[in-house]
Amino acid sequence: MSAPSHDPQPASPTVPSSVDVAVVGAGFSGMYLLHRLRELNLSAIVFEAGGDVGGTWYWNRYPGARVDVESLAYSYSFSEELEQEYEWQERYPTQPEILSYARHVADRFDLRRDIFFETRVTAASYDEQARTWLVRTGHGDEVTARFLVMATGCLSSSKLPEIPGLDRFEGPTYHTAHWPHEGVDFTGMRVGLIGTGSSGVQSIPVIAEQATALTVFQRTPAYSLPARNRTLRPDEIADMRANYRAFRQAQRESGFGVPTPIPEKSALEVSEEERDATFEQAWESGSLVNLLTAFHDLSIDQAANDTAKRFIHRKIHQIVRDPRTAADLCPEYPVGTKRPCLDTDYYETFNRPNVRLVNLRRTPLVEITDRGVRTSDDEYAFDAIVYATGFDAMTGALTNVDIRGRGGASLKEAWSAGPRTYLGIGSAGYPNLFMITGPGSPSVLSNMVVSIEQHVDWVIDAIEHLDRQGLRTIEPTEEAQDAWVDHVNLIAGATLYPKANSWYMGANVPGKPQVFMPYAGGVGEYRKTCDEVAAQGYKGFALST
Ligand code: NA7
Repeated sequence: MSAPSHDPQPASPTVPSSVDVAVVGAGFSGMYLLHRLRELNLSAIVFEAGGDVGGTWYWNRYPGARVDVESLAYSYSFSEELEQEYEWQERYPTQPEILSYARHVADRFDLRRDIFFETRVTAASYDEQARTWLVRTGHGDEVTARFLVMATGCLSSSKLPEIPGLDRFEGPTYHTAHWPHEGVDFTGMRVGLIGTGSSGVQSIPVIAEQATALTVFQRTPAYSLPARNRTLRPDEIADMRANYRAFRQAQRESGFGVPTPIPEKSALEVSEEERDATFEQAWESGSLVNLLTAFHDLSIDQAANDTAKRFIHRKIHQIVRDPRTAADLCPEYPVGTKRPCLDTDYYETFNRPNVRLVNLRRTPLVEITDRGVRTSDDEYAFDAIVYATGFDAMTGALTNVDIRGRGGASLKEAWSAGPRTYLGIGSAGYPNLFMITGPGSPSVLSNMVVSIEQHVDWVIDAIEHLDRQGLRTIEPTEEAQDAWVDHVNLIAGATLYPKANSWYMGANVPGKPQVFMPYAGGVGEYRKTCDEVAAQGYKGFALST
């Protein structure tokens, strides 16, 4: 595996021995949090494993990497000046464009001076006497903090396939989430790529254009929609700039953090012509949310969902010329129950003479060899291997840190049967520990920037409340947490989500408990609940002096 390279950074100042708030992660969450904490005049530092700000967009530099929420919506709302001055170029910006936005924000709000880069937090333990967290880094730094905020992201702990021989391959290997900063030129190479989630779907068409031959190893096909990406027109940027406030409000009240009309019709009550025309509109629009909300029952009714499935299957068969490859690319699980993808020429790429698909359902992966990849019926020789095999999602980045709460209880052990949180913000037994977009909140089922801002604002309000009231600690009660976990499960159980083996369920990591982790009740409803909790004096949290 190629080592991640880092951007040069000025020498870090010394880590202070004590601060009000220690933040882990300088992605979109950690950056905004730092900005807000400074406004409260609290001392705060951020630890970041990467060499610069940006989180996901710092690490995931694979070819074709883009966000699948539109740029004007996937941006901070906290500063009108920032909204008005930043020039987005594309409808769905590339990783470099988003990273440059994150860097711009860091510069504009002078954030870097309190961020310790290339510094991984390894452990954090709660001192019940002092009521502070002791945070340790891989460099041996120690800092005590009243509050610890895990702004570690939902998709930041990458994973490799669980097969033998990973270090035997003699050529270069790359994980999409640790892509070399200088890029990779696959010209003249035979490339094997494992994994067909968003990272695979986005990188496959780009790698196919360079490589002599590309072999794609697919365990589960993705549902993917053409992104219809394009350069933004000056008039739409001007329109958005004139209407940002109303748009932001609509985002906050929406289901996915992206405003869309609320569907009124069932997929089963309309004629086949009307249904197809509605799906066709969503397909043409290049918006995942338009597809997922085309009818009100797609996420809850199998028969309704089947109509979307059949529509997409038909599209795949229309695009992909080889019928067997087309059939292999057609998913069977309900649409939307694994993260759907947005692509540019994904299905078309399988018509190229230098691209072939290996269906691992028929011939499973056996091992990586010194020459390439062995499946149950063949060995494939490569010059390079790309792992687009995803993440230990939602909990991995939290449980990788040795977090110890009351009585030295390990968070990893406390969550051994699945994550237990109240609102996805805190966990009983871990006072003054906040998670940004933690499990049990809408997080990955939403436009992340909207959910990040909501959580950061809520956490800031909570800290301000404690300080105003002369209180020292806040911690979810076991009862409130149990009720929230039940509620999250109840909502998930009323949907089709649990029907797929997805990373939402922890199903991609062998041995991980299978629990639906994000909150499926929608961004707007969830926000109301969080606001009510705060308005009722942080109901469900124990506050103490
Ligand atoms: P994903 O969506 O988790 O995709 C990972 C892919 O790798 C997926 O197709 C997996 O198949 C496949 N995979 C993982 N482990 C293996 C093994 N052991 N053998 C074969 N195939 C394997 O990660 P991405 O990076 O693409 O996208 C993450 C998110 O980023 C995405 O959802 C968007 O929110 C943005 P599986 O489906 O588990 O059968």
